[in-house]
Amino acid sequence: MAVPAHEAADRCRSFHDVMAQRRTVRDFAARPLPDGVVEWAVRTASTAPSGAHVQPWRFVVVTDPARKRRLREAAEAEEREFYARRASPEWLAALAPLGTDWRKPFLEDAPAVIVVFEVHKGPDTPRPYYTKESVGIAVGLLLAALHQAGLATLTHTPSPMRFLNEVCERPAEERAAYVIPVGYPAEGARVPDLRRKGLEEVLVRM
Ligand code: IYR
Repeated sequence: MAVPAHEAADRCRSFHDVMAQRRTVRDFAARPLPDGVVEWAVRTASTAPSGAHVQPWRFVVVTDPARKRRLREAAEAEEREFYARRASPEWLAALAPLGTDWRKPFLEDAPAVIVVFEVHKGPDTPRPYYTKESVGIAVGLLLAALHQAGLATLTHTPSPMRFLNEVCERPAEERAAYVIPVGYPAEGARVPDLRRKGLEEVLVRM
């Protein structure tokens, strides 16, 4: 892709200005997704670089209401344990400003929930390399693609995630890594008052 050098910084800045508007949303409207958006976003995610080009990812798009309900119920069972017992006091204190708890209505409210699996070595799948890095980059592209289409996302990580194999009917070599509700924000949806680190806090020049 040829970009004249004198336009490069402006292009980067324009992309930054779009991405800087992205916020994690936890309250979704029932409004359906425009046709084709999820498919194009998954194609974009699947352009990510991966170790040895194994492309060790699978994207399960759940829209069926009954399956979303099963997903919610199973996730909430794990999350109840997390908030009541598994999380350390330090972890709970770090989450307090976000206002999260065991309740996960967004898993039913969002019109689509994308469950992202890492694909490990199995009977029909090769050994992947740098699996977490590869899948993480793909998810970053997925979030960016959906955001620039005007859709909101939530990067949700129930723990542990084994229940997702059953809910999504995936084989044992696939391991869920992210649960991403996608949709339009509910009217009046609020987001925490967060600030992002400035360039000088994240960039080291030498
Ligand atoms: N998985 C839990 C807890 C949680 C953990 C982190 I780190 C967050 O940034 C947000 C939530 C939940 O989804 O509530």
